[in-house]
Amino acid sequence: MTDFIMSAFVVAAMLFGTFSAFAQGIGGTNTSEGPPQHTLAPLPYSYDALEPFIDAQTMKLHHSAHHQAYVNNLNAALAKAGEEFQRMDLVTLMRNLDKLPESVATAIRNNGGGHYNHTLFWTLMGKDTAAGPSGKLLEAINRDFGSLDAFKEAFKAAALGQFGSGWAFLLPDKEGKLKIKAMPNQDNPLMSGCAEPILAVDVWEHAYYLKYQNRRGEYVDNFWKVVNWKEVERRFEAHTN
Ligand code: MN3
Repeated sequence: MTDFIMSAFVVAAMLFGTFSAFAQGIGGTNTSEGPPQHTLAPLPYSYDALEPFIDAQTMKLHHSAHHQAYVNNLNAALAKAGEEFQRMDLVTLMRNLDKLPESVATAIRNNGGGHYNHTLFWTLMGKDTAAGPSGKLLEAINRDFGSLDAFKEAFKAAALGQFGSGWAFLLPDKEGKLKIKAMPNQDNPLMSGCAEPILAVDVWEHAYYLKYQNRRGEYVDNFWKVVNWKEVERRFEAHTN
């Protein structure tokens, strides 16, 4: 009797296994045909590329732990928001936060903002970069701030003036004039209907605390040594074309 029951279990388990495999075969298409997921791109350089100005340990944690968490939390919140929002590219999503269901709006603002801001931030830095801006961008900086040094001072003041966690951004306004904007948390200019930023600095403590502790100003001074001005210029020229 016991053997019979055991055999029945074995057969039932085999049948269930076959059924499961079959069901997975059909259901498996969900993965490829389902709504797209946001993913974390690799850094465009090694974790130690920005040494000694931004240390490898900070870069590794910042990218592989902090940024990855924003991506994971964004996907989880979007799954609850619905397919309409899951199918939006990140820029469109940032511009449509007011349409989100209230239950997930804050999570998507914070984590979507975190994903956008960090994705941008990584491209704005690099190794062996130009010492400063040139061409049309330099002309615009001189026109709107008086000089490159005056711009750097104003940008640093905005970064230092952001109380607590946040970002300082440089972006063109509706007339094409360059403006500096400091924003809290993971907010960005897209959320208030402004243009995409062309330069950004992360002033959350996780961006600098291991090396600089409370010395945010020294971190911002050294940020200039790793700015990828060619990318800033490319972004600026994309606005003017
Ligand atoms: Mn950060």
